[in-house]
Amino acid sequence: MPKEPPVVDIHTHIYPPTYLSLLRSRKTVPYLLDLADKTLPPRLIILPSDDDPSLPPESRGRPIDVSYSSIEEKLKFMTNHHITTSVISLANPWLDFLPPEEGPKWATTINNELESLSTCNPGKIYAFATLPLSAPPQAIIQEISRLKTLPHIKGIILGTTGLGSGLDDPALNPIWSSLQSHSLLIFLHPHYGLPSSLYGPRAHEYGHVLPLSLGFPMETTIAFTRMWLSGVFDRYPGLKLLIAHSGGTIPFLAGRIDSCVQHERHFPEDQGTKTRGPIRSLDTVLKDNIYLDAVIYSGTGIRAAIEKVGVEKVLFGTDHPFFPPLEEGEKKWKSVFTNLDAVTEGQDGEGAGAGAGAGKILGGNAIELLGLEVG
Ligand code: 5CU
Repeated sequence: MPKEPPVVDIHTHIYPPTYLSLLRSRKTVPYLLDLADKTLPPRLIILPSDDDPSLPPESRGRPIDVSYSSIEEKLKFMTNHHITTSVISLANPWLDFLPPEEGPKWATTINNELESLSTCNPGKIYAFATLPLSAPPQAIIQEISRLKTLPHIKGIILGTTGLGSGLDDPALNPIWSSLQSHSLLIFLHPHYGLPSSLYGPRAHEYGHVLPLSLGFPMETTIAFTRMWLSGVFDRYPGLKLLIAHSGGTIPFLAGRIDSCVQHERHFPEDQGTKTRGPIRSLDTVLKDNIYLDAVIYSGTGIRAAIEKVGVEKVLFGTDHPFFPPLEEGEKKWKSVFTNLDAVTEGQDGEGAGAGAGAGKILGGNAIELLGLEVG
């Protein structure tokens, strides 16, 4: 029988047990809320909207079971969904909330833990590391350099706030420089969403729908656009950025963003080049520097991603353990199959050549980009 082509999941999270113990020790967001009824799973309170004291504790945030923290559960999930290899990352909100002096030791602990999970599961698990972003830049750079001694770490996951002022902050320059010189892929991932006032007074009736479906993608779109506008990709043309959720709304809005730059009277012109705004155009940066995951749940989204960055730069992901089935005991996750179908629909179409791009998106692109040995 012909061997199935490898499937690589590049968007898949874990809260290692040590991180959960950190959350359990806290009383403000983010924290883990143990319920009085010990037969019920603890609640994960990570979004500001999760921490609603008007709700009973068992309705706040979301229940978290072992799938959030256990590598054995991750491996079972991979087997059930024919995933050959996963590139795991710490889930949001990472280490953003720690006091500056605590960040480095937690980053070292978590990153060593991720490396050890990978070493114990050769060919199955690789990882994106986390950075101690609340610490002084020198400590962050030290951790980036240390990551090169951990062979299974293939990049870093990064939220949208950077050092606290967003990703257009000039104070990030030495960090971008270090990531570029160490050839570490940056996985840009949302957490903070949009101000909850935008969701209106009835937001609580809609659970997590508005923050996750609209807040997350807009947050990522704004963060990346600020990076581009501030010239990060002019100064660091070798940076490689993988943007979560197929780039938020970037593929759809790229034309409008570009047009607004062209029409902005007050936009500073670069002295030497007479370029309006960033020297490298948005389309060039999208083609040269940007990778998009395929976590968008529709063929339309996949087609837009491919059109903007190219079929070699779209990579399959699941967002596991988020979006589990609602029925208890269901082994096959609808969220995974929706994304698999979207890749097939968005890439294959019908007729000659159908299927070639799907194989790249499902695994080939990640293997080549990250130099993975899978199996
Ligand atoms: O469902 C969610 O809240 C999330 C989350 O927090 N992080 C993520 O990566 N996906 C979904």
